[in-house]
Parts: sequence; structure tokens; C-alpha cells
Amino acid sequence: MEMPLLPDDVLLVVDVQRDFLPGGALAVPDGDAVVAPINRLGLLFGHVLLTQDWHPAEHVSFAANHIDRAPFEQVELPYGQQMLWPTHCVQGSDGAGFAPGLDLPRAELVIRKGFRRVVDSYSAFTEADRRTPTGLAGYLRERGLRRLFLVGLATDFCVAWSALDAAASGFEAHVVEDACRAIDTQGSLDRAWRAMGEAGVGRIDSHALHGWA
Ligand code: VGL
Ligand code: ZN
Repeated sequence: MEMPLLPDDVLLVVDVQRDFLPGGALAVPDGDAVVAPINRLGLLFGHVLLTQDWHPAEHVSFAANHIDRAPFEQVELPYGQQMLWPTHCVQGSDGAGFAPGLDLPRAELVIRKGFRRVVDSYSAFTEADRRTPTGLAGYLRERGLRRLFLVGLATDFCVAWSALDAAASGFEAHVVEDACRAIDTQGSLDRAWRAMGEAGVGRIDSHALHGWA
């Protein structure tokens, strides 16, 4: 299905950072494959926004900061279940930097997230306490932007949570599947697609998108 873009459509580029690429601290299989399609899409959109996972070294989501815990185990925190991760995207580290080759000259905003020690944030909109907004919804509303196309890493965590929150906040959200890659642990990818389908999040291929001009 072809989908013509409009000048106010937003490309939301989620966490395309070194630590999520092959060889990185929390490598997403084939994660570097998203860079080329995202660069191409970046030239079709009038608005390009990025998120950047940005944790303090003491962050609660790191297995290394818990006694006797390993990455990919769950712990109970005051806000609910939290999966533990390898230490990744530490503020100011090379691994937290954007992927080499990512080239988005129109990027107008970077939303950093997960920077509070005791709360994670997969979502670009709301932290894992499900209370604290990142400011992204306010930015979009103030500028009158209401249709989002999400790309990046990882499909089943930060992309999915961002798409679900976008839909819940009244935005139209579409995930561009071939410009995303997944971690896929413990059935997470199937669950993410099911939840996004139920929430009315669109699922499309980058080749279906073409510019308005
Ligand atoms: C992510 C796990 C931990 C992501 C970030 O970008 O999907 N996943 N932090
Ligand atoms: Zn993280």
C-alpha cells in the first residue's frame, strides 16, 4: 500500500546508537542495517526527531548495579517489573553516540531518555514510572505535528513502547518495519507486534513511503 507523505509528517528515529549495533554493549542483531534506510527516509520528511538512550553509570536498569543479577533477568521495582540489561548508553560514552554513518541533516530535536537513575524509559513519551513525561508530546502538539513514522532500535522495546504511547496520546503512529531491528528475547517481538496491532499502530514498509513534493 503506497502512502504519500505530508509536510507535517514526523520521522522519529529511536536509539540508533553504537551500543545497539553489532559489537556494542547491547547489540541488536543486524542493527546496523537500519542506518541506510533511515538516511534515505530522512530526506523524505519535513520533520526529523531523534531519541537517545542516555543512562547514568549507576542506572537501575543495569544488571551490574544489582547483587547476583544477570542481564535479561527481571526485577521488581517500585514502578513494576524491570528487565535488567548489560551496561549500555552511559552518558557521554562512545557507546551512547549515534551510529557511525547516520546522516540526518534535517534533525531538529534530540530527546534524551533514561537519565534518571531510578527509572528506565523505553518510551520516547513517558518514563517507565508511567507518570513522567519526556516533553515530546508537548513539542509535537505545540508545533501541530500529529502523524509519526517510527524507525530504529529496538522494534520490541523502545520503538514499540514509543509507538504505543504515541497512539495513547492521540497521535497517529506507523512503524516502518524494514527500518527497525529487534532484540527478540522471551517472545518480546511477537508480543510487541500484537500490542501495536491492537492499539491501531500502522505497520508499513519504507518503500511504500514517498515524498509530497
Ligand atoms: C532499549 C533496552 C534498554 C532500546 C534501550 O532502545 O530498545 N532497549 N534500553
Ligand atoms: Zn537503555
